[in-house]
Amino acid sequence: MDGSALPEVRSTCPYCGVGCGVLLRANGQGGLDVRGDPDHPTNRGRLCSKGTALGETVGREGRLLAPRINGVTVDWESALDTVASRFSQTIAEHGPDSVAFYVSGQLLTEDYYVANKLMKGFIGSANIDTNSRLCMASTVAGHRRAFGSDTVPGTYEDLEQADLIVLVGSNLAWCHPVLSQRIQAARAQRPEMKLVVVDPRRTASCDGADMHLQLRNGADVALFNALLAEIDRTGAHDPEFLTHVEGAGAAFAAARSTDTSVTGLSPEQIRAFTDLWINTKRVVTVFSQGVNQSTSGSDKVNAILNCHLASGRIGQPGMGPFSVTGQPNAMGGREVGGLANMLACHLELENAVHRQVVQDYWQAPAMPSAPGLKAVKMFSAVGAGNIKALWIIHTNPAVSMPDADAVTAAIKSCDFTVVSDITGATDTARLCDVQLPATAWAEKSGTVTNSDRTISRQRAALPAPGQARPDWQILAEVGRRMGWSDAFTYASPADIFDEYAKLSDLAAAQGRDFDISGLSGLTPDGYDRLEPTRWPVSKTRQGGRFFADGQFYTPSGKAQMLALQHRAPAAKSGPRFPFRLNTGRVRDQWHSMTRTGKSPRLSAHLAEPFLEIHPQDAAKQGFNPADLISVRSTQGSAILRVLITDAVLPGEVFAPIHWTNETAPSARIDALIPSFTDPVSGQPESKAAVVALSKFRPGWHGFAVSLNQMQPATDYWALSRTTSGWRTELASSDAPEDWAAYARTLIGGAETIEQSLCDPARGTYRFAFYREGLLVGAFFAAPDTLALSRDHLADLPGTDGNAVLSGRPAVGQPDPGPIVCACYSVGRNTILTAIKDHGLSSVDAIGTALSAGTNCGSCRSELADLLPDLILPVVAA
Ligand SMILES: Nc1nc2c(c(=O)[nH]1)N[C@H]1C(S)=C(S)[C@@H](COP(=O)(O)OP(=O)(O)OC[C@H]3O[C@@H](n4cnc5c(=O)[nH]c(N)nc54)[C@H](O)[C@@H]3O)O[C@H]1N2
Ligand SMILES: Nc1nc2c(c(=O)[nH]1)N[C@H]1C(S)=C(S)[C@@H](COP(=O)(O)OP(=O)(O)OC[C@H]3O[C@@H](n4cnc5c(=O)[nH]c(N)nc54)[C@H](O)[C@@H]3O)O[C@H]1N2
Ligand code: SF4
Ligand SMILES: [Mo]
Repeated sequence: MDGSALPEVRSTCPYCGVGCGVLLRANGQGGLDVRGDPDHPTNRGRLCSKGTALGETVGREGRLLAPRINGVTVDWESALDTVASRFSQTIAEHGPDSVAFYVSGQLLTEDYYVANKLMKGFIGSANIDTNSRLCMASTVAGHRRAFGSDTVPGTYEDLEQADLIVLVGSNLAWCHPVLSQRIQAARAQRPEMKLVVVDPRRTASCDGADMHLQLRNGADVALFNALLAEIDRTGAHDPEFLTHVEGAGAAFAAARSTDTSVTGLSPEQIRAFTDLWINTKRVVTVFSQGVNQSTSGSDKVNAILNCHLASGRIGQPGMGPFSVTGQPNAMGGREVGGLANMLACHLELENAVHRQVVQDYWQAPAMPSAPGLKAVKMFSAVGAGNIKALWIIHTNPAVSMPDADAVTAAIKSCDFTVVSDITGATDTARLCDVQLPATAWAEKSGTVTNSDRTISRQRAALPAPGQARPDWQILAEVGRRMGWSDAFTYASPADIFDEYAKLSDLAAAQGRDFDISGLSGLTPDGYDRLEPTRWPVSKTRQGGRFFADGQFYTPSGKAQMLALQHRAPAAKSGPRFPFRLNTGRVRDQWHSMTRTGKSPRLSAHLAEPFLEIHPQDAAKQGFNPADLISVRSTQGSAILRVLITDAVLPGEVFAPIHWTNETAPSARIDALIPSFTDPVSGQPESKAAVVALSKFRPGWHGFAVSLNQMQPATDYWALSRTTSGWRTELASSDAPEDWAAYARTLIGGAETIEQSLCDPARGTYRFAFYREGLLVGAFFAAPDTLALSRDHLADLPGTDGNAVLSGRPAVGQPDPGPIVCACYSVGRNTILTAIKDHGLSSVDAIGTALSAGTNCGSCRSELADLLPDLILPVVAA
């Protein structure tokens, strides 16, 4: 089939909550050509690295293509009957609260709606919670406390219209890149627009920022209390708007009594920030996981909202608090009642009238009146044997939940577990009795809502592989088999969306904000053609902002300011665990990497997990660049490559969250995180464990490249995709008896011709394996970290592999590598070597040493990107 003949399909990127429009064209070989949709209001054609590489992630490789029970392939009938009967049986024997669903902010709204209806309306339990508990729950709680509803007041345009943007606990440049690009473009036009970053770590988002407040982990309430006190002291509050607000007096008093020294910032730094904020009317405060994922997460959110309410800076162009959502449908999940304490359309489970509205509408037999178990408690209940049947959909809790080893054990011990996923190989799927194959984003159809309340369509561009089915259909089939045919007979996602839109009309009649009644009654064709639409969409309202009119959704109709006090993170550091472990994301990987990990391009950015530590701490601990470090906490342990950088504060370390048993088993970060939660939101404190560090001293270090997927079994390994196949870092205490045999097995080199360069006296071993004149793979081992041109080696399998055993390009002189700084012609290898040899740890230090980045400056962010490459023991030897 000639791909170019196929029409382009308009859809939405399945990664972050920015919600960019994409145009997809099947290339006729199972792949997709992807470009940004120039007509989507969110991105106007822009895409980030992850969106651009979507086409590399849709292959069949690794997909789950048929249902399986206990590892045996079965047909859908048997699988669905088994799931329905085991759930029904468990409910009959132990009651509805003995079962649970754990779902995801990556589900489409229609999937989410059906899951929620099945559990809350028909099974009659509220034990459905979602990974959004790990993500947005504190924001939801904060919004509801202040506004009476989970309403995001502003729109993306505010980010362009603001005169000051404050990023709090948000690495927007890496995690919401297209929004970051929109801000950069606005700043290029209006250079007076200021950017402040509040983050204990220097991130890519700090490039070009006017101010970086490197506060102590967890100290955000103290900082925003300082701002609130200053708003009060300087008379910067808005007396007119405060007539729509309750609790201001107590909030000001609490703010005045806050000890700001806990922030670790100087009074001058705090003053500079509060002056700038107070003197700029158009301020947008963007916040994300540095705020939410904390035992004081809800308070952090309300501390920010307090400042916007007190100054009346809300709901007007260029002003307001702005929670950026993580997952593509984190917002849709909140709207559809995905959390254990919510109902669809922002109706509340604990409100008897709301419950009745939903029960009548669904003609549901039983509705729970109390909230269900939130994620952390849900998995404790699974571990304790109180939840006896568990269905996990579109999320990988064995990787992403705090105390991940305990969660793994809990899933293993549960009587009956079901997983719906696109692959059966995840750390979670491997534990489950039943594996159900779901269609992936490019194969399914529905809607998602992004951070600014814009509902966009996802549309299928590829056929479902094997027997994979959409998540909503699998859920509805189980609902019907459990005896509720009428309630779960849907012809299409359009059918579900229509039911949902009609319910929102009833919710609006209850005075709720979420109203998409204007989208009810769409024909299938109308649903198909639905343009990106910002809610509310009703007869009286269309899109726009909330709260400029001072009307809130609380019982009194007034917003609530809260009196807040700083609380330190729950885990206490001390002599046993002296370091605070911050965690987060890298630019080119998505969570547990089941999709982005397939892309060679994305995998080349940071091919190995790492631990950032301040140079002073590294010196004290005796760590050298590229050492492997053992990390221990009360809950578990890890081994990570050290990256020495002053991007983190002394006493704090940072590690990315993406690696799993599939890619680097010793780097499962959530195995280290205790499950302390915010008392209001139930959101875990994922960024503030305490840990101890020591050097991991393996007997040997290794590196290998291969055409084949390698399966290392060493103490430490990290596997990554390359254009030609795979690369892996290795380290182990035990040396193999026969190095050649070990290397051959690892790279899958049966029946190959071997070349070697070994010096057993020095403990160095190098092997290359050829078949029909082409390199299949190569293996390098030495007692110390290996100095190799890894990126060069990664490209060699499949070629003649000339001079592969030298470990570097076969040129006489050191290769400067691709030019990064065009003004002074400084190449990537030169920069990386200087970083390594001179211990450079900042963009400025590179500039002093090599002049790179000191003229036009446009390569500065690329230079910053090279700094993390220190984690790889990369040098031109
Ligand atoms: N590339 C990429 N993008 C993604 C994702 C991904 O996996 N990869 N995931 C998506 C999802 S689901 C989400 S939720 C978002 C998350 O987006 P972000 O929240 O921007 O991402 P994180 O890296 O988790 O954390 C942000 C920052 O919080 C800081 N931080 C830690 N503790 C504190 C603190 O106490 N106070 C303050 N002020 N800051 C602190 C960290 O240093 C970190 O830089 O990203 C979305 N986008
Ligand atoms: N320490 C620490 N832990 C964290 C965080 C942190 O910052 N620090 N961040 C937290 C946050 S904000 C989040 S959002 C979570 C994310 O954590 P998870 O949700 O656990 O991570 P994902 O890898 O996105 O898992 C999605 C799963 O769905 C599968 N999948 C993909 N497409 C489909 C589909 O169409 N249907 C179905 N049924 N399955 C599909 C994927 O293969 C994958 O297994 O991690 C949380 N954990
Ligand atoms: S910014 Fe987010 S939604 Fe847009 S292309 Fe990148 S990952 Fe996709
Ligand atoms: Mo998230």
